[in-house]
Amino acid sequence: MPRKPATDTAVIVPADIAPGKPVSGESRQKASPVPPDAQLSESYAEKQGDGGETHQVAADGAPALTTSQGVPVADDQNSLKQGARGPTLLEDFHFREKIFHFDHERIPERVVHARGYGAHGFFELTDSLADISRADIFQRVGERTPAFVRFSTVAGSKGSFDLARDVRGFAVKLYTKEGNWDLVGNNIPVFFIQDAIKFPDLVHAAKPEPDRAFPQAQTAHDNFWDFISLTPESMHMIMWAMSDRAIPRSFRTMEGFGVHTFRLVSAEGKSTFVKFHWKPKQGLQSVLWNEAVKINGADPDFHRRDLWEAINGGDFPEWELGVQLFDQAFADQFDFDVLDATKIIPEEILPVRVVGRLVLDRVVDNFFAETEQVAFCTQNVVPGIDFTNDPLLQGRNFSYLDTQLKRLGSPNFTHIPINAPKCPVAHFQQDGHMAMTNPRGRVNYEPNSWGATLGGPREDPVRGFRSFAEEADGAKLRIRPESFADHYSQARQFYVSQEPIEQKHIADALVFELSKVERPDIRARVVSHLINIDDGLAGTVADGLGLPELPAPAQAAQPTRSDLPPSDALSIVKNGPPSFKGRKLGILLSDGADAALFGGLVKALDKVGAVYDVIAPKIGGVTLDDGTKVAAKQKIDGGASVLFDAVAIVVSADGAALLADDAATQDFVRDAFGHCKYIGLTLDAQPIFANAGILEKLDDACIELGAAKDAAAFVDTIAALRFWPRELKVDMDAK
Ligand code: HDD
Repeated sequence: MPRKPATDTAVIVPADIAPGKPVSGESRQKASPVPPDAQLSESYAEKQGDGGETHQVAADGAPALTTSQGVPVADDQNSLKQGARGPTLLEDFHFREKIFHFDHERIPERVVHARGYGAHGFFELTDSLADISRADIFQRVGERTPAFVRFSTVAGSKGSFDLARDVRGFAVKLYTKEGNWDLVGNNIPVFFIQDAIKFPDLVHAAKPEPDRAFPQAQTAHDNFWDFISLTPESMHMIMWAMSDRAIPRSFRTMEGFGVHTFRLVSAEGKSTFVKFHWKPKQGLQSVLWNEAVKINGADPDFHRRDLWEAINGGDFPEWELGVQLFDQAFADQFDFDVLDATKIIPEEILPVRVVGRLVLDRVVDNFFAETEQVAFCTQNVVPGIDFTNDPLLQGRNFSYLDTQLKRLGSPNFTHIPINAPKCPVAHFQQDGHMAMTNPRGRVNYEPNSWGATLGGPREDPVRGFRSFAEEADGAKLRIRPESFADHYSQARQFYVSQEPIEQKHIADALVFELSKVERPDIRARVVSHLINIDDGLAGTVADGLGLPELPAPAQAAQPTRSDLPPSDALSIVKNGPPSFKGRKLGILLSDGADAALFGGLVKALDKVGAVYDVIAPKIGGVTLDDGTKVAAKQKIDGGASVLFDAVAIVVSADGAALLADDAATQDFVRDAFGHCKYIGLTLDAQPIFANAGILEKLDDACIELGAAKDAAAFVDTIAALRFWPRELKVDMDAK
C-alpha cells in the first residue's frame, strides 16, 4: 500500500494563524494567493473534528486550552499546592508536562548555517529540458512544482545578526512528482576547499575560537586567516567573500549557485554536465561594510524582516533558474577541472540558459516547524539528475544525512511535514523514534509473495532512479589531481572583472579583516598570496596594514597564474537593479512638513513598486502643513538611515530647528551621506545638514525637493544603487 505523506504536525498551529481565520496586524497585509499547505496548517480546532463534534471550546469561542493529552485545563496560572502557600505537588501533571516540554524545546542548531530564514513558493518551468534530462520537473513548460527555500549565514549562531560578512546559503527544496530534489547552494559559485575532508578544519577555523568563544559570526580573527593563508585553494573564494557579495542588501538581491558540476541524465541514459544558477529578478544589490556594521545594531533581523515584509506585502521575490550545459568534450578542453568546486565556468564562455523561475509567495506559519526543521540533503536527487565525482560533493552526500539525524533526532525526519515528499511514498523502512506515517498490514519485507494488493511496494525498473553508469578505475590514492592546482588565475579573473569601486571594497575588506588578526606573520602570509592574484591589490592591502615591506610571493603547487579575460557577470555594480522597485525610501518628516511633497513621493514610489517608512521625532507621527496626520513607522533613533536604500528629509523650518542639534538626526544624515546614498531634502532641512557638518559637501546625489513635482524625478534618480564618486571623498583610505 502506498504510504500517504504525513498529514499532521506535532506543533499545534495557534488558532489566530490557522487557515481561514482573519489574521491581525501587518504580518498579513496582503494574503498570498496560494492556499496554505493543508499538511502544515490544520488548526487545533479542526483536529478536534477528527473524533466527531468538539466540545472543547472556551467561553469566548476560542479553543479550550488542553494538556498534550487533550485534557481541558481549568487553571494555567497557578501550580497545584498543598494549601495556598504550601509546597507544589508532584501530582500536578499539567505543570510537570508543561515544564518538561519547555525544557526540551531546543534542538541542536545547525553546525553551520545555523541562522536562516525560509519561505514557500514554487518553481515554474519556462523552457523544457526533456531532451536532456528525464527529471519530471523539467518536462512540461508551465507546470509548477512546490518549493521551500532557506537562506542563511554560515558562521554565526542562530541568534547572530544578519549582516555578517559571510557566504549566504541558498538552499532550495523542490517537491517534485518523483521525489524531493534539494539544490543546496550558496550565493557564491565557488567554495573555500576542494575536498570535503577539509570541511571540519575550515569550519573550526571560521567559528569562534574554542578557548574564548569569540568572535561571533565573523571571520576577522587569527584562526580563520591562519587556515586560509595555509590553504591557497581558498583564494578564489576569498576574493568573493571579501567582495560586496558577502554583505547583500537582501536575500532577494543575491544570486544562488549549485556550485558543483552535476549531471542531467536523459531517458536514454545520456549524461550532460550542468551548473545551476539562480538569477534574481530584483538585480544584484549589496550594502557597504560600514553600513553593515551599523545595520547589525539597528536591526539584527534586517534580512529576515525584509523577506517577511516583501512577501506579505505581495512583492514576491523571483529568480530565474539558469543552467550551463556542457559535455565531456567541453570539459576536456576547458582550462580548469569541472570537478573542482573552487572554479567557475565564465558565462561569457558558456552562456546561462534560463529554463524556469522560482517565486517565493508565502511565509511560514511556524518558524520552528518549517524553517528550523527543514532538512536539506545534497544526496536528495531525483531520476534524471545525478552527481559527478567532485570530491566536495561526494563528501557532502554523506554529511547532510548524518547531520539531520543528529539535529532532528530520528531517521524519521522525513515524516515531518516540511520534509515529507508531496508525492506518494512507499517503502519497508519502519519504526524508530517519532514514527508518524506507519504502514498497515502484515508484510514489511521484499521480495514477498503476497501479491500486488497485500505485498506492498515493488521496484520500478523503468521510472526508478538509476545512477549514471560512469566508468571508473585507477589506484586508491589520497591525492589532489594536477588539474586542481591553479589557485590564482580565477581569483585574478574575479578581481579584474570588478568595477574600480568594487575593487576598492575588496581591498578595504581585506585590510579590515587582517587588521583584526593579531599575528603579523599571518597578515603577511595572506598578502603573499594576494601578490599572486594582483600586484596592485597586494600593494594596497600591504599599505593599508602598514606592512614594512611586501613579502615574497606565496609558493604554491602552481604559483603562476594566467591572465583570463574579465567577465561582466561577476560584478554587482554591472548587474544592478533597473529601478527603485522593491526597495525602501526612508522619509524623515516633521510637524508642518510639505503635505503635497510627501504625497508626491508616496505616489511616485507606489508607481515603481517601491515602499517607504516614515521616520519622525515621535512614534505617534506628525501633522503636515495641510493638517494631515501621518503615523510614523520609526522614531528617529530607532530608524537609522542604514535601514533604507535612499532617504528624503522632508521637514519644515520649525522641524529643522527642533532636529538640527539632535544626535540621532545628525547620525541619520551623516550616515546616509557617508554611505553614498541618494538624499532628497527640502530647503528648510539645511540647518540639519549644516550642524552635521556636511552642508558644504552636498553633491549631485543630494537633491533638492522644492515641491511635489520634484518627487517623480527624485524616485527615478534613486534607481542607481549609490553615488559612488562620493566614496572617494569620504574615505581616508581612498585619498
Ligand atoms: Fe554545507 C548546511 C551549502 C559544503 C556540510 N550547507 C548547509 C546549508 C547550505 C550549505 C546552504 C544550509 C542548509 C539549510 O538551510 O538547512 N555546503 C554548502 C555549499 C557547499 C557546502 C554550497 C560547497 C559547495 N557542507 C559542505 C561540505 C560539508 C558540508 C563540504 C561537509 C563535508 N552543510 C554541511 C552540514 C550542514 C550544512 C554540516 C549543516 C546543517 C545541515 O547540513 O543541514 O551537513
